[in-house]
Amino acid sequence: MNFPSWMSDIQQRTEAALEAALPPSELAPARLHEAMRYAVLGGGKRVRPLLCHAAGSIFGADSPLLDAPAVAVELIHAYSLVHDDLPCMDNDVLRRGKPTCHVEFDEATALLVGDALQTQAFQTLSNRFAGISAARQLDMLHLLATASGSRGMAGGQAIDLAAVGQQLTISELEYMHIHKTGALIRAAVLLGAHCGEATPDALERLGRFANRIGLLFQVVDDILDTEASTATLGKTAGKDAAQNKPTYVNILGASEAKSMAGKLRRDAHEALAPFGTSALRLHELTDFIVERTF
Ligand code: GRG
Repeated sequence: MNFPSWMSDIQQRTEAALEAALPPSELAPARLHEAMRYAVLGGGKRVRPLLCHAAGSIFGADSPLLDAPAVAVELIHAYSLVHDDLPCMDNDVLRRGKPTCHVEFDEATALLVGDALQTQAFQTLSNRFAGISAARQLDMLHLLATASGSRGMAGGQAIDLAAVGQQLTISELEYMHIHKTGALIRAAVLLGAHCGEATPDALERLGRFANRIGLLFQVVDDILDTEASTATLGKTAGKDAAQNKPTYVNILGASEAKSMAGKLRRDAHEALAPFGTSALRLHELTDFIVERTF
């Protein structure tokens, strides 16, 4: 199967699994459930579920086994976007080409949507699923919780908010993004690997790969923020400069940021080398992260 067909296949099965995991919009409290579905369904590239499936495939994990962790990580991501868009954070009105959750509904509902999506992620990942031992499942829950909390994504967001208007060095910027964006991307890869028989050595190597693509994702995001249009991105372009946020582009300049993306891309491919052709999908996703236009 070629990469576009594989990607579309995983995106479709993830959409179906997300749809099944979320409460129906008729169920009380209907407005909250409707808003949760609005924030999650029918949008987004599903990069984290794709990474989860691609990593699992290296170790022989079947797609049905990978659906639950793929859904869990995407629900955490969706919650982070809803909260990030709130007036008390980035204050944005456009996400995935439509009004942000608090604009379409209201602020209090959007806050609850984020809370409920986060707990839904852990509910989904803690459902009993055949093919994984309880001990392995506990490791996976621990991994996702650590990646999402104050030592991971939420901590990275706190550093991000504190950095507005500040001059950061490249290593400070890297520290922020390893947490804010990288931690969940790393969790997506490692959760996939946990669904198969990955050795500690393989997990360590995949962790290194994931750290590279986490930063790569962010460097590309910073470049797109300056070079792509709001219509293409489906979110407000040029926000980083408007909000006086430190980015790879404003610290390094566009040309050096692109060189850095090239180096991270090479390092990511290199980290996968020992997996041979079994890591084909991860190689392809690395290229997709660089070549994406939104
Ligand atoms: C509120 C706890 C909390 C955390 C928010 C991830 C995040 C932390 C904020 C999002 C802000 C942002 C633009 C981060 C840059 C990288 C990023 C995560 C972009 C959006 O992810 P994509 O491109 O989005 O995977 P889609 O819509 O395709 O899922």
